[in-house]
Amino acid sequence: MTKTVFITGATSGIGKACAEKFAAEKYNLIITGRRKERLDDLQAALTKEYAVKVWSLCFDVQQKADVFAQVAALPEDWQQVDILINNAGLALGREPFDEANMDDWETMLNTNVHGLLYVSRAVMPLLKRSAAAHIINIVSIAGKEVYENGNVYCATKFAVDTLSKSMRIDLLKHGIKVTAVHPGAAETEFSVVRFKGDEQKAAATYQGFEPLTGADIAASVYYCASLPPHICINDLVITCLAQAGPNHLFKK
Ligand code: NDP
Ligand code: 8X3
Repeated sequence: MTKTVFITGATSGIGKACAEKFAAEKYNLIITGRRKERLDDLQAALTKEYAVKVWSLCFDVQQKADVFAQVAALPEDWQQVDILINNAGLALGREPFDEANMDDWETMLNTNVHGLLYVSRAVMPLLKRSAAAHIINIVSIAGKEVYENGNVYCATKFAVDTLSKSMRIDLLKHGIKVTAVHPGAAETEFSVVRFKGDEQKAAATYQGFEPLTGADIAASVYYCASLPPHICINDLVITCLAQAGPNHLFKK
């Protein structure tokens, strides 16, 4: 039977690349994000190119009631999910702790932590219908090591690293795999969002080295998802050749 993957934050970057990879591997997809037009375009493109079924849900992961309502309202034949990729997330700002914008802190905590919790709980009954369910959390090297001015973004990713471990323990009895994927610098819209539309600052982040791409991460996510049923990759840290952690980046 064709498997279904549910991907949050599929309108851009790593999530979009995962949607493309899993569609190419003939999965049916539930894609989500806030930008409806992008969801519609991606749904049309993937359906046409790969002849898979694609359903889209437009919601903000921070909105608990909406997340639960939209997942509960999925049509009957979309009510089994085999893989959940918790990818939606963001960094906002890169200022020291004593200068950072506190609204940005709240948005990061509400999106990266609360949003991931809401989606995971809302999708849980659908995952339990699968004989081989798998949750893949897109975390970060920022969840392994703190860097200067990374304060609350790092804290959200440390939280998701910890949650990945506790989900794996608590879901053992249900046979649900949990994998945490920790990318290093990947050139997506991440830095444009972090620097609030400042394209020059965002581009400078990736100058002097060859960063990862969304497709690089998607290939690794698919690798984790395609292993035999008795194997679970717990933790996968991926950087480009020029990086050995958030504090060690060799730029030419
Ligand atoms: P992008 O900015 O390219 O994509 C982020 C995605 O998250 C978009 O699809 C966006 O969709 C979605 N999203 C953001 N906020 C919300 C929200 N409140 N509700 C629903 N969807 C939301 O960045 P990346 O692809 O790089 O980031 C994906 C994940 O990877 C994030 O969790 C990020 O922290 C993590 N990561 C990124 C790294 C990098 O260097 N790029 C490295 C390590 C981890 P929309 O705006 O349509 O809602
Ligand atoms: C994104 C990578 O190093 O900018 O999580 O925090 S980093």
